[in-house]
Amino acid sequence: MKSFFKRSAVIAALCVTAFSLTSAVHADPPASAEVHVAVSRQTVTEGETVTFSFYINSESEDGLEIESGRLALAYSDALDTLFSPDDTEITWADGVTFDSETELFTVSPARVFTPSDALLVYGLTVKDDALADGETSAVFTLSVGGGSYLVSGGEEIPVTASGAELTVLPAEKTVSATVNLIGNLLSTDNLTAKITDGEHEYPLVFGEIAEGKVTAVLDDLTQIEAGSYKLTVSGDGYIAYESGAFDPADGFRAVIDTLYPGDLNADGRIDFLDFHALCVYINGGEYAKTADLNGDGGMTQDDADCFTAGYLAKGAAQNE
Ligand SMILES: [Ca+2]
Ligand SMILES: [Ca+2]
Repeated sequence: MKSFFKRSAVIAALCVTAFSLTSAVHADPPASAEVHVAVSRQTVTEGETVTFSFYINSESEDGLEIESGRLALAYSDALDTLFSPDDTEITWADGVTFDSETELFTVSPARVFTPSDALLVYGLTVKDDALADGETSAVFTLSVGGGSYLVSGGEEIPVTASGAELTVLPAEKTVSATVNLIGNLLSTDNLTAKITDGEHEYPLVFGEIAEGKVTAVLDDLTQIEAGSYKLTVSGDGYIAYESGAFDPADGFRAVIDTLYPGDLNADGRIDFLDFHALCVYINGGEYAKTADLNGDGGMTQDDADCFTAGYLAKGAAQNE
């Protein structure tokens, strides 16, 4: 069994000085606002990067106009232990300036934030040796602490906040699939990666495609029911990959060179029947994911190129 613990929380004030701008035209700013924090992944392993994004909730669908403010970040004391300070990236929304001298941010010109506009994105990279020997996980929490406020319509609006929690795992405990892509895939919308023991099923989350490869990671390893699992990566129009059996508690990393595009009729082969089907689609058929091999939302010559890459990689041997 894994053991888990939480470290005590300490408050770190990012900013202290009160500040207000000349009042902008704004009808009835709310008495308080809420900042919610979203984490890009619930589980991260040593050496990987994760982001915490801060959003302003508003009672109005039209959002809330912000002129300035301060956010006091509250985080567990694991910050310095788990994360590499040199790799921390703080990205404010467009038009926002953070003054490290006064420790305030200003929004110039004042602008409206809706609950889907991130005010601040905090990028953290986990140290390669973040966990001590024998340590199986650590939980890190980031939220907005007391004393935070926003200025809207010339008024200071106190901020209440929800936080986001992140579980850090040793690198060797990752379940991930790195796919060396065959053909020029432009999105992973059409791909599925998951582990299953026949009874339970857990999806992996794809990252960005870069340099001809993409990695999918099991997002919350802590919730997996014990069992013997297989990893599969599949997609409409693709010959799927399936791994051998493994125990997720031990971690599992697959490097996949055999996710072949081009099997439109899903018979496990890539041949002229598939190519004929693809040509029919490209020449005016209704959109079908199975023919959109490169995942760009259309059916074009690019999909034929993708098919060719899959056919060549799979090889003529399949037909013998
Ligand atoms: Ca086929
Ligand atoms: Ca396409």
